Amino acid sequence: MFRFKTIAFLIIVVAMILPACAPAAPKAGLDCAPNCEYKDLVVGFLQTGSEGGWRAANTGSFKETAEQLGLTLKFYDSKNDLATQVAGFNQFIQDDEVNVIVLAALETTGWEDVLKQAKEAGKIVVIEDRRIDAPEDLYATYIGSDFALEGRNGADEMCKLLESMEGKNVWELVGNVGSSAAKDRGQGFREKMSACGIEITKSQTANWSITEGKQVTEAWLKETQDVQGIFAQNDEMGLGAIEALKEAGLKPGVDVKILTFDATGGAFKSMLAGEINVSVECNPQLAPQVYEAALKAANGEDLPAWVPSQEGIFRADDPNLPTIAEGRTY
Ligand code: GYE
Repeated sequence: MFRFKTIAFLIIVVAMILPACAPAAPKAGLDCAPNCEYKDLVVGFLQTGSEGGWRAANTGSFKETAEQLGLTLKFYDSKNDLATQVAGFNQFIQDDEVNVIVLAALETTGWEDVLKQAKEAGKIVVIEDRRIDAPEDLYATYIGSDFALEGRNGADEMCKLLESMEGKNVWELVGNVGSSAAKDRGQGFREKMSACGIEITKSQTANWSITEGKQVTEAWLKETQDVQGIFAQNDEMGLGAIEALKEAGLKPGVDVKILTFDATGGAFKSMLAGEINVSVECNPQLAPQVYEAALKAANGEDLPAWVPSQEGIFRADDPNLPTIAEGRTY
C-alpha cells in the first residue's frame, strides 16, 4: 500500500513539473504586442519583379501605403527569378531589423524551408497576391485573388462572346509557369469552357509580357488563322496578341474575341477602342489589407487563412464604360 501511495505521489509531482520544463510555445506576435503600432513594423517585401501595369500598381500600393502609415518598408525586386526571390527571403530572415516578411510568390512551390526558418526566427510572414503550396501554420495569412474563380468567370464571358460564332477555337496566352495566377486561371477556365464547346487549340506562356504575347501569337498565325478567341491571362499579353492580329489583317474584338485579366488602364483604353472585349479584374491595391493583417499578427491576433480580394468584370459593350474608366486609379 505504502509503495502504491509513493508511486502515485511521484506521478502527481512529475505531472505538475513537466509543463514547466516543456519549451514555451513561440509567443504570438512581436515584443511590442499587444500594443504594436505601424511605426514598429519593419517590412521586408519580396516583389516578383516589374513585369507590367498590374505589378507597377501593386508595388505603388506598398510604397505609398507604407509612407502613409509610417512603417518602414524594405523593397526587394526579385527580377522575376525564383532563385533571386528565395535569396531575398533568406536575406530578410537574417536581417534583425525586419520583423515582417511579405511575399508575392513567383511560383507556388519551394517555400516550406524558408517559411520554417522565418518562423523560428520570430518573423511574421504574410503572403500577398499569389497563393503558395505550403502548410497554413507557416504564415499569418494570404491576401489575394481567387484566380480559379477569375478563370471560371472568364470562360463564361468567352462563351457569351463566341455565341454568334461558328467556331469555338481559343488560344491561351499563359502567365509565368508555376505561378498560382497562371495555374488557377487556366484550371478555372477549363472547368467551364466545355459548357459552350470551347476548345483550347493552342496554349503557351508569354510571361505576362506584351512583346512575348505578340511573338507567340504571330507564330501561331503563321500556322493557322482558325481562331475565334484569345484567352490572355493578363492585359499585356492580350495587347500583344492584338498587335499580331492586326498585322495579320484580322480585326481584334470582331474577327477574334479578346478576353484578358487585370483590367488595368491599358485594358480600359483597348476596350474603349473595341479591341479587348472583356477584362476580368484583379485588384493590385492590396497593401492596406496586408499591412493591417501584419499589425494584427504583430499583436498576436488570430487571422483567417485567406482574405480574398473583391473584384469585378468589365465589358467593352457596357454603355457606362467611359464613366467607369474615368474613375479608375490603376
Ligand atoms: O495578372 C499579371 C502580373 O499575380 C495577379 O501578375 C498577378 C499577375 C497579374 O504579372 O499582370
